[in-house]
Amino acid sequence: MSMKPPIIFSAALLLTAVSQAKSTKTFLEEANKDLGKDIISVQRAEWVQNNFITMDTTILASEANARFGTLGTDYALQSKKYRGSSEDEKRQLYLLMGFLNLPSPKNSSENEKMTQLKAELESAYGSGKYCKNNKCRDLQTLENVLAESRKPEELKDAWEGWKSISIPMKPKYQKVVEYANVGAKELGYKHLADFWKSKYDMSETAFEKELDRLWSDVKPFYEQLHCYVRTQLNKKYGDKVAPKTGPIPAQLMGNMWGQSWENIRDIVGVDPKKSLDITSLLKKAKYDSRKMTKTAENFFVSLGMPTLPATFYERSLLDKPRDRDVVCHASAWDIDLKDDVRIKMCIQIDEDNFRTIHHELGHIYYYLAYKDQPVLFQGAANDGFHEAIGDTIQLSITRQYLQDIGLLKSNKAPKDADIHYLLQMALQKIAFLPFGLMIDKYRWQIFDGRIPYDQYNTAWWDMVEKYQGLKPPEPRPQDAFDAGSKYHVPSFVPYSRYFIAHILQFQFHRALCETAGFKGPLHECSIYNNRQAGDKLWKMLQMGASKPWPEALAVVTGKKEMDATAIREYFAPLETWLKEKNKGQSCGW
Ligand code: X8Z
Ligand code: ZN
Repeated sequence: MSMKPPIIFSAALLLTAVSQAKSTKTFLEEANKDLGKDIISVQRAEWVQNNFITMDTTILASEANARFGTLGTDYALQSKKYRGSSEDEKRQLYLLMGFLNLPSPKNSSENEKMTQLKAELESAYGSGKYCKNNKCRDLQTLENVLAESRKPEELKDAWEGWKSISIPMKPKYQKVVEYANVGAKELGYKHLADFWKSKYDMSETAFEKELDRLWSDVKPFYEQLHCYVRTQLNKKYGDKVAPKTGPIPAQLMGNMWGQSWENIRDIVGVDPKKSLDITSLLKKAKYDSRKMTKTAENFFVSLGMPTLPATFYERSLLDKPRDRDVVCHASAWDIDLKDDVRIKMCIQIDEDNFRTIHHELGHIYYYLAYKDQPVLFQGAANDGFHEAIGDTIQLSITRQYLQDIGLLKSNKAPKDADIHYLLQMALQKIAFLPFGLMIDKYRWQIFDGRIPYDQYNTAWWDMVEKYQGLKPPEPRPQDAFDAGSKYHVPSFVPYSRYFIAHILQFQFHRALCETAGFKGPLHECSIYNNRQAGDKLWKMLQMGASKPWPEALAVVTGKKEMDATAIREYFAPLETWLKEKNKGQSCGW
């Protein structure tokens, strides 16, 4: 005969029973309140670290993140006890699980080490300099060399030089991954890779497949562009520097990471008189950083969105300070989850920066649109949406628009203007696609252990070659960690978001142009001043993260799937043109 043990409530059991008794509603209210409060102090600490990189600000940011990481991970763990009775509650519980980028290990000393190393990596990137012959150059200076110089030796030196800053990052990076993997496991994921892939309203494998599907839809076009650009580079530099076949040497692409090729448009054959030479227009009209920002703001306002709060201009950093190190990589901040929005950017007067300001204001207007949502819904439908908004507006920077705002005087498009303009756009938007895809594919394999420490760099270059069709000028040194020379790697910012955004922005553009009643080729459409298009966009932005992303997508496009037909349609005339030009070439690498 068995006897039932007497029921004894231990203190621990009692506590669990009490906390479980809390309703989901109360639990979520507390989570929104606590996280909302703490995130503000994290953002202030990070703002100061990013704007004044010193040992002290790095420590302060890391301490704030350690606290916040513990709080966020704790809430994520607790959320597993709740089911939620409404769609809203279920969604908030889901978002709570994925609230952080780096889940904190429960062990507080591991957590503190993780945030300390991560803050050090970010500061090292922001203050990184390549020094040679008593001359030190920062990223912006080196990037300008890659954009402007046409001397192969100078290009190689600047390209290799910047990569020297990420050599010391490698062991720290590995450590952070190790700790974040512990945090991810404690949350119930296999590793950080699955945690990152879990935030897209579908299974991890479905998400990977989705990206591959989209890539296979655009890859043939990328190969055509790659083929044409390779031929033009060969004509410019000759066989020794730029071979006719195989992967292209990365230092020749006009950009530190080969992620965007618009800086070599002269070599590729874009005629500035036929295309839109926005850099010259800005310089001629004596635009400064503020005027560029105001112009971008004005676009959003023309769609019916609010003007930016005065504090935006008082508190943003628009110009590179001369007296201190800052993280120059452009970013948009939602400091108090209300109206204290800011951007931090070292603006230079050129087209690339003009486009990036629109990108940043896309984030800012998303923040403003969803500011009245609960904290957990204060995010994009998925992170790709956040990255796509400003870029959607960029697509409306057309000849007609530039005339409307008085930057461009003549009103007749020259012959062949379309092809030159589309080629210029493809050097940005199409060239970017494999890069956008590859960074996380690479990191996932580090996180899940498929790429061991001693293969960090060889695996990186295998992927660069496979996806981008690029190669280093010379074999890379043993100790190099070239992925670390890209901002998002030491900062642990996921990157698939940009790949998604590059597909989505064309879907948004096509749908909004239709709403605006535009008839004609997509690259000529601008939604400037169109309230109907603006209302639709604003409606989606206001939803924040409150609904699964397919529902947000449907608000603007009427469809619930991401698809590459819009980007293909936008560039269709160029694709035909490139195929004609590439006839007889053996494309690919
Ligand atoms: O990082 C950015 C923005 C800030 S979210 C400036 N972008 C990616 C990059 O620079 O690598 C925008 C496009 C891709
Ligand atoms: Zn962005």
